[in-house]
Amino acid sequence: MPPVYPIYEELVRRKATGQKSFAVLVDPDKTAPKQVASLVEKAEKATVDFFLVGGSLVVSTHLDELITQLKKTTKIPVILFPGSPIQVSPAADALLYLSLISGRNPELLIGQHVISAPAVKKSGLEIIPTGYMVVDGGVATTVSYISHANPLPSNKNEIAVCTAMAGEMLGLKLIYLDAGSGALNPVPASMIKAVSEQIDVPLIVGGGITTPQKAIENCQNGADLIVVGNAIEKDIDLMRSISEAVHAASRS
Ligand code: 1GP
Repeated sequence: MPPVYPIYEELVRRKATGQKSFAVLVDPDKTAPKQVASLVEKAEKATVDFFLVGGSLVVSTHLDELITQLKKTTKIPVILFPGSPIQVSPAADALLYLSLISGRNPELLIGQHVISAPAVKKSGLEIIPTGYMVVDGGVATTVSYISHANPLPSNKNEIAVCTAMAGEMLGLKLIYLDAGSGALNPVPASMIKAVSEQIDVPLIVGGGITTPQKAIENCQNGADLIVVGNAIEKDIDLMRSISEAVHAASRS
């Protein structure tokens, strides 16, 4: 049977119509399965479009349970955002199959993919090949430490553009510009604009976004999907205000 890509096709459809999307990053280390009900209630009220689940380093062991609980509780799609192949759960809807194209660590470009390929294929998940680009966020983030790869300098738009273009031409279906969770400085708007102007695939932007204004600015500069984790963990009310901001930035 040929693979089906419902979530990816939805992202492409939204991009084509100028509709912006908002995803809440759920860190399994900070969210227990018993907290899912209250999280979902708030996310549904806030019309969150997707849950991303994962992290560069996950030390808890309830990933499967957390995702199963999310799937039981809501129709909001659950997308895996794995820091390593052990964070693959067949209970989710889709998997961002990340290749760290901003770095030069062969393990994260292709090595771990080779090792986990049979298990990933068997999972039955919708696999979305994603060019993952970590941009310097002004502070050492977990992703920059764990990945053994230099982040892309935040003032080098041309490197970001060329990297994203190469990723797209290699067949990657999404580009994810990430300043890293808890970044001091989010990805600069000028970099988002420069990258978005040169690629046709949907563009995800995350890392260090803490205000609705920043989310709007990112959308206006070409981001298609905004991801927020940390700021919402600190202030749950931001879920609603950032979601509203992102949706308001959609082309009417
Ligand atoms: C990190 O893009 C995500 O990979 C979200 O970052 O936790 O800083 O919102 P924050």
